[in-house]
Amino acid sequence: MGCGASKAPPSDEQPPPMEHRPSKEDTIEAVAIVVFQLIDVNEDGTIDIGEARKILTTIETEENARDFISTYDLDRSGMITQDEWVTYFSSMAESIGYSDALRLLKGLVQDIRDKESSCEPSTKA
Ligand SMILES: [Ca+2]
Repeated sequence: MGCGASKAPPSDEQPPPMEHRPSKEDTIEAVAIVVFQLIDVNEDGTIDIGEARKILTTIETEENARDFISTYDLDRSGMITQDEWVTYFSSMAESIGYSDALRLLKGLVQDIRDKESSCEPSTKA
């Protein structure tokens, strides 16, 4: 129960079958969307405080989560929309450069908890 919509974990040995993995050729927008969808576990198009706390290992407290949300929450709605997320990273890419923005996104991927492993039987050898 609750595992039906599980996504492939961001693991190197098991590339996600459905999702496009970030690569050099991708636009920052495309990579940002992939990462957004990894964090938006209930797929309602927004990242909220609960999801940030649940998904990102670096976020341990409610306060951390609020800080995280407010970084990207351009309209102060209390949650991050995909639009805000993409806008943030594309302006980030313009100001600090594509590879630094990409590194930020990849850092987030590293921080995403491997939740699915507790949901599915391990298929790792
Ligand atoms: Ca959500």
